[in-house]
Amino acid sequence: MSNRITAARAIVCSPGRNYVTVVIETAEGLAGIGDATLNGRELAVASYLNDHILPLLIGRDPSRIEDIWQYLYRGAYWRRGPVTMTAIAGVDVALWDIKAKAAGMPLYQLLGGASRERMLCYTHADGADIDETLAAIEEKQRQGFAAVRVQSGVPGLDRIYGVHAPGETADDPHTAPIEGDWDTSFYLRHAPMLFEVARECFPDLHLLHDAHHRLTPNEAAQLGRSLEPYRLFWLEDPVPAESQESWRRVRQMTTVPLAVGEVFNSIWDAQQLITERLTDYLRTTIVHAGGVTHVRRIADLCALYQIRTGFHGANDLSPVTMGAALHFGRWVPNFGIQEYASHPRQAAEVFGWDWACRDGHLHSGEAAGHGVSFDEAAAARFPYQRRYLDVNRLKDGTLWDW
Ligand code: KDG
Ligand code: MG
Repeated sequence: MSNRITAARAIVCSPGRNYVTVVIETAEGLAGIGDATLNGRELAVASYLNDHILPLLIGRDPSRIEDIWQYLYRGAYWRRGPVTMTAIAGVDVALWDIKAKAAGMPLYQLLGGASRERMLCYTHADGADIDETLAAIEEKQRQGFAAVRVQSGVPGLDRIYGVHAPGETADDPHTAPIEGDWDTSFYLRHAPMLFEVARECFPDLHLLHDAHHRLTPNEAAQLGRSLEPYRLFWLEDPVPAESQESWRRVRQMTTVPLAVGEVFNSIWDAQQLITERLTDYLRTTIVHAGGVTHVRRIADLCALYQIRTGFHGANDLSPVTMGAALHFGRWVPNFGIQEYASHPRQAAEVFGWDWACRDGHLHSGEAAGHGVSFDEAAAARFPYQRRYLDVNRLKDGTLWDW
């Protein structure tokens, strides 16, 4: 008789920040681990898993990853959406982990073998003003990073995306959304000044920037043009992408390389952006878009249009997602870059991983599976904490894109 799934559960823990982890066990004694973390909405995914889909897996053959994926996607009738696709991703990655462990291979071998030995990554540098930001970039360069995402406070704005308030870290729990403020004209004036100085001080670094969905297509085109002399690696999320065709305007008006997709959860969110070549990099990653099974389809479509991967890798994606992403990155022919932000210190008490960041690159491990383990007893010491992402308002109080 073929192998069977004997147990499946989703566990929420908070070692410095909340993570949802899927554990699937088999009759042959293997355990697969998946990440199903959706920042600020963790319990919704945990309930989707524990109350709705994990009970359906018991008794199924874990090797039938594609069939289980189709069963959970098509079979739900209600397709797509971040909660559904994150839950499916948690199951999918756990099943790939099991398959690779059963084969005694690192996951990248199952996907088709290595296309490269290491993955270029970028990390974050931010500061309240330009001087502080330059110091932060210098520190990252000293640590060996070759690519840095640069965000700076904007004169006239109290609190904006990507810039920590004094004394605060990215992992401080927020029991209600913090409200940032926003003024597009202040930002459009400040951003070129920041990058002019940053490029002068760091001629050889890859510089990236995240506009976090806040502009109209015309404003994004203005920003892109103003940044062209500073040779950005990419400008991320200049406009929201619910309307994919709105990216045409940005694309027609500037040659600055573009990146989009961290909030996407299916190939349909990106289809037009890809087939019309409206972006250069796609950031949709494994945990939020149905796992390895679905993101492989997205990456293959991108390859046809010379679009490269640039997976989301903020630290609200657990070490499991990073492990899976690095095996994927090791294989995928059209790899571009991988975002990297280190996890909270306590995460290492719950997760064990064999991937590593050194010399400005990420390295996948060689253990069978995706190489990330999960200690359930340790996780129990870090119970869930309610926590929210920020929101953003214009000066007059209007709620704005975040
Ligand atoms: O959960 C959302 C964050 O991961 C996101 O805001 C971070 O924009 C982000 C980035 O580029 O890492
Ligand atoms: Mg982003």
